[in-house]
Amino acid sequence: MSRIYLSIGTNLGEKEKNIEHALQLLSNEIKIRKTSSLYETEPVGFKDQPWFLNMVLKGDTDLPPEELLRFTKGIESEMKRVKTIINGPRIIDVDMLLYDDEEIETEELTVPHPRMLQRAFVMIPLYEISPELTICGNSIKEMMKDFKGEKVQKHINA
Ligand code: PH2
Ligand code: MG
Ligand code: MG
Repeated sequence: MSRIYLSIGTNLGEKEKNIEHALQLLSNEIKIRKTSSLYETEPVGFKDQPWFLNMVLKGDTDLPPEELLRFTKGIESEMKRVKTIINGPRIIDVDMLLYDDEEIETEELTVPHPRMLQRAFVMIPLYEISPELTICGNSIKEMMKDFKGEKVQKHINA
């Protein structure tokens, strides 16, 4: 079993339902150990689009990294994600943040996720569920001390 962290985001359609659906599909290959709160987050990159709903999960899986990537991409297609512009609106995005303590760099996959450390929509939910985590030997607690990122706020469930 390997310990993994995934980031999930959506900014089209019924966002809460999209996240629920993704979690349900992910649970076919991942034992989900912990999920963060849902966060409403300001778009990073391409600004002129709706705010996102984001969350992070901690899980365990027997899939090796490349197969986990194929599995998450399969879920994105199953949920009818349509590729438009880079960083543009999407019904679902599932990104691999961490896979054990592995550092992976292939054509398809970079782990830890190369942009995660700058993104409040990743780091704030990640810190919520795993405040003792270390990433490449650096403690997340230290990183969060003077962390500045885009606007995020906890989503209040209706
Ligand atoms: N995903 C992106 C680009 N920008 N911004 C927010 N707030 N949330 C995201 O999930 C997100 C983003 C590329 O995957
Ligand atoms: Mg992404
Ligand atoms: Mg992605």
